Amino acid sequence: MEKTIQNIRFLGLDMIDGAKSGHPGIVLGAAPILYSLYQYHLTSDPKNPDWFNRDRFFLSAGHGSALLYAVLHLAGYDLPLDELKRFRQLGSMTPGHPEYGHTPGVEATTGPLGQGLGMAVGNAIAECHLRHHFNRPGFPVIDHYTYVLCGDGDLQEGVALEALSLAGHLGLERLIIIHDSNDIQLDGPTKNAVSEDLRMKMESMGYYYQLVRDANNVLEVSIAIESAKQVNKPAFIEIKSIIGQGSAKQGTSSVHGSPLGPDETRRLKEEAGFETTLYHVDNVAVADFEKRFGNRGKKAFSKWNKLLKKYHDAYPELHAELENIINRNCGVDIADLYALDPIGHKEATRKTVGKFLPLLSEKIPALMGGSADLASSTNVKGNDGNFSKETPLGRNINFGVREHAMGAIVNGMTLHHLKAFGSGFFVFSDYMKPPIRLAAIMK
Ligand SMILES: Cc1ncc(C[n+]2csc(CCOP(=O)(O)OP(=O)(O)O)c2C)c(N)n1
Ligand SMILES: [Mg+2]
Repeated sequence: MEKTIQNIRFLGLDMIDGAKSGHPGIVLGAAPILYSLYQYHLTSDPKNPDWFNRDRFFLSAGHGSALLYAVLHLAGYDLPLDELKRFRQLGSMTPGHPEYGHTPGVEATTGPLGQGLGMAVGNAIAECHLRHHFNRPGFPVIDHYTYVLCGDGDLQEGVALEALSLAGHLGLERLIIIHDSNDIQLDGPTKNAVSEDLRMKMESMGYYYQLVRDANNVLEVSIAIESAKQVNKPAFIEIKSIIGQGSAKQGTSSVHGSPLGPDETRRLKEEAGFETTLYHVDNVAVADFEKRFGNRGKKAFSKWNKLLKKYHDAYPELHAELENIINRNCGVDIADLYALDPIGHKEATRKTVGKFLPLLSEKIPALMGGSADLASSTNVKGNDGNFSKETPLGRNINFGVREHAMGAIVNGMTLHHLKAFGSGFFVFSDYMKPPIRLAAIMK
């Protein structure tokens, strides 16, 4: 285990030194957290990264890309070592911040802080709705978890507060937020900018809050994740870590975003008794990941496929519906709908939308969304009543006046193959610009 964590850290440092840019602080501080998550909990098959019922992991602290790429490589994803050597180079599979559709195992494009949290909430909403819609006794075809790693900066963003507040209100279970709490951000200690009581804040929003005092205690991190999985509300795990742990500038903002340089990296490797060759991948680390993460994912994937075959026989119609969602096939030819209402009339568009949306919703089970407290004006409402903890089959989301999170949540639902929508007045779309930009660049 120790060797594997070292390997994650040193691959990350080598990548950052090679690119002469990147963020070593989170690599050194949070490596054991990701180790614990991937090895003991995250269930996903690296050989089938698009498996629909995989657990999702969102790296909201997108500046930790080198950490994620190192883990993905060691965990057996199709991310060759040569691509790690091309970190931050044009055209490589390892851009400076993770990009969806570009690197296997990357679930969303992140980097603008806070967006990953919002998308994870959308993802968990989609999972919850689909779980209740599709599962039948003995057929848990949808039952995965949504994990997020966020930093101090993520939590300072307005979009995070909006999204976390809504997720708490909805009582979303199977959403597990892991906070790399190192009390340091880019410009200095977090205490220069924030002084709220995080436990009280999270608990008041409806979260199951836990504190882990040392990120290096992999077992304790794992136990916290395990108990987070058991509760029927969203979970928040604050994990104390030391930014840039082991480096000369550990515990300071200087190590947040400046490469250590080859000399210091070499020194750290020597101190740890680790092979000093650049980009060294230890067989022990590969075997370690294979034994736990790899095997667990492979077995779960094959078990799920068998389950799906039986589901096909027991519930052919639901199965066909699920297949449509998996294949992002909306199951409707939009051209057929034109016949219902010829183009060219003078009706206000919101009136037309209000007429069409229910019709479309009947035909497209994946259509789900709502408004930022403006449904009464825009006529944009999801079918089947409100989505809530008690009524998870409802397809109308009351986003509240939270436009920014609405954009991020719609992105997260879309990443889970729903045809998600949100509405408000056009002028307020300014509040949604960052998620709209991300939606545009996610392939
Ligand atoms: C919206 C947004 N604003 C600013 C940044 C630039 N930025 C990247 S990381 C960071 C500091 C984040 O601090 P923290 O989350 O605590 O990360 P750590 O320093 O602990 O790695 C900042 C300001 C960003 N990526 N996104
Ligand atoms: Mg921090």
